[in-house]
Order: sequence, then C-alpha cells, then structure tokens
Amino acid sequence: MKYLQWLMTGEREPVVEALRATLSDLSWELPMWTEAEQSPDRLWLPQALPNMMALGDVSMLRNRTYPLQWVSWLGTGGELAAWVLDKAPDRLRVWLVNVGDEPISPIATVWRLQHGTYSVRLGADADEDGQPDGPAETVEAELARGWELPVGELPPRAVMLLEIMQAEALEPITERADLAVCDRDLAIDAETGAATLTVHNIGGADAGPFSVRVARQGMDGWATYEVVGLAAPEGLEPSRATIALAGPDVAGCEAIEVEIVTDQPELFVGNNRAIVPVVDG
Ligand SMILES: [Ca+2]
Ligand SMILES: [Ca+2]
Repeated sequence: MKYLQWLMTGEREPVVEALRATLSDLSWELPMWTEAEQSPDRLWLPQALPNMMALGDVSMLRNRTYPLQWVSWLGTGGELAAWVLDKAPDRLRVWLVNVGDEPISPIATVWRLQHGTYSVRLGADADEDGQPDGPAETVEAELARGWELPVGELPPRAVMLLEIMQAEALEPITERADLAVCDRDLAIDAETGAATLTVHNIGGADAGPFSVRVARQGMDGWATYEVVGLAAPEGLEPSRATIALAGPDVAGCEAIEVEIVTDQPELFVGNNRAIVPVVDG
C-alpha cells in the first residue's frame, strides 16, 4: 500500500499517486453510488487512504467497523485537506491546507489523545519540511477523547502545520462519572398518564448530588429535581435513577427538554442534555 510506503520511506509521491487513483475511482463510480441504481454491496468506497491521511486511521470501513480515527474536523466548509504526519497518545502533528478562497477556522475533535494539558501551535510550513517556518504562537489546551479544539484561522491555499504536544498527563477521564440522558428516557404510563424520566451513570466513578432540569420544549419554566447521587455501574448492571415528573405536566406537549446539572468533572458532557419526545406508553 502506498501509504505504508510513505510511512517507511517518507516519500510523498506514492501517496499522491494513490490519491489520484482514489479520485479517479470516486469519479467514475459516483453515478453508481448516487442516481444510477440502488446502492450495491459489491462497490466499495475507496476511503481507506483519505481516512488514514485526514483522520490518522480508518474511521469506518466494511468489516472494520471499530472507529480508529485520531482526529476529525468540523467547520471546514468542505475546504480542508489534512494529512496526519504523526500520531501517538501524547501528540498529533498534522499538515492542514485550506483549499478554498476564504479563510476557515476548523475545529479538531481528538479521539485518541490521553487526557492531559497540551501545547498547541499552528504555523506556516511553506517549505513542507514538517517543521514550522518561524516562531508561532503556542496556546495551552486541556484535551481528552472526544474533546474539541479550535484550530485557529487557516489562510487560503497555504500549507500550515498544527502541532498538539502533551505538556502534562492528567488522570484518565474514564475514571470519571458520566451522567447521561437520551431521547428514549421518558416513559408515560398509558393508564394514569404518569411521566417517569430515567437518567444514567455510564462512567467509571460514583456521581455525587446533581440536579435534573425539565421543561416543556419551547415553553418557559423549568422544573428542577434533585438527585442525591448515582453509583457507577457494576459489572454488567446498568446504573439508573428514575424521576417521577410531578410538574410540568408533559401531557399534550410534543417533547421535553432535559438537562443534567452537576459540578463534578464528567467523562463526557455532550450527553447531559436531550430533547425527549413525549410518546404515550
Ligand atoms: Ca517548515
Ligand atoms: Ca455526561
């Protein structure tokens, strides 16, 4: 594979050659993927190489469904070309090129960095030697799996080098509590109309006291429910707390908004809010 050839030798031409072949493949198969016929299972997207380059590893491929990517990108406007040069649990180094005509400010989501503080530097690498051409501003950022990092502004059509280097390792975030709620966590009793909300601890530590705020979607007024705590799951037993929703009256509204509020550091905060449809049981 041409990618391995680059890894072993540092020669870039084999990768460029493979990218040309990938683009050719995508171009002539595009009708088969889109308007020409039903999606066939004998046609593979040639995504391994673009994944390896832009994300650091394969994110998803037939028969390889475990996500291995090191980084993914948001806010690119479809104009970001990325080449992960170096990846390890304590560092990432990536070439970034904005191929558009306007500046973009992408956000990197890191997936395999250890929890820690990192020195982050974005600088020009016009001579493409993998080193910044001059001094570049360094900022400190705390990062862990799934956390987002604003990369900074990328000028059009310039090779930029992003370096994320660990300054200090912090405790593994998997040893934190993780309170969670999702859009299937509301039950309505068909007989009585009583509404019960379930919240979960899916983390690696007991959660102390927290509160759950509930509102009817799009309407003023929150009801707050206090929960004394929720132990971490043991073995294969899930850890759940149920809350009888005394008010607001959820009958007649399409959905409720739920927010878990805690002072405790969490494994992931993106699952602390949910819009939960109200469906009679
Ligand atoms: Ca350079
Ligand atoms: Ca959480």
